[in-house]
Amino acid sequence: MRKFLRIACSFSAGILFSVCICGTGCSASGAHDLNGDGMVNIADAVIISQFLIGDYIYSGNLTDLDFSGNYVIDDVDYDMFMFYLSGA
Ligand SMILES: [Ca+2]
Repeated sequence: MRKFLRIACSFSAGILFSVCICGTGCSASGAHDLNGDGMVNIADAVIISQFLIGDYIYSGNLTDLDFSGNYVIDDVDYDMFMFYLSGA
């Protein structure tokens, strides 16, 4: 159930952020563009979310997912990424 809620939250939050903050998409910002499509948006957040629940093997540098810089990839990194997407 938690897995479903996380994915649902990612999509719903991402829709809000991508529409309200990014419009058609924010330009890429270094390591934050996790899927390499040139934009930082909900698609990148979904990668973190899926990685955390074990449904995604990230092929890039794992430090890209460590937003807190503590060498642990966890919910804090996901939250920090969502905060970054919000533009707050
Ligand atoms: Ca991207």
